[in-house]
Amino acid sequence: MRAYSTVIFAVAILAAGPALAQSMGKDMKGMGMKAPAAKFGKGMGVITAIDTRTARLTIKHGPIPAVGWPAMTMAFKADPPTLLKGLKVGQKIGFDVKVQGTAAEVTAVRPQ
Ligand SMILES: [Cu+2]
Repeated sequence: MRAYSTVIFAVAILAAGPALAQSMGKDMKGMGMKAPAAKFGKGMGVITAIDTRTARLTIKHGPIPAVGWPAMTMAFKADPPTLLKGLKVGQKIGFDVKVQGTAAEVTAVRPQ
């Protein structure tokens, strides 16, 4: 009789396991959506477009391991927008980037 109830107990734990893991996974995802951690990195690249109206610049940049990026061409928001002052398409720059979720901002520009 005792052995039998031990088996039932073990089966109950096994059955509850996946549900428990699933609810923990949901909580983790919820946390990620609320406040994704910001990542910071430094990149090198060439400016391919500047839009002062929307405060955006497009950079063909090399890999930035600190934020997990391969080389690519992409648009960034300039924060502050005054970073764009004096920059030109075709210019080579070093830059600081802040990545939060899917948003990427250039926070500093260093003409090379
Ligand atoms: Cu990129």
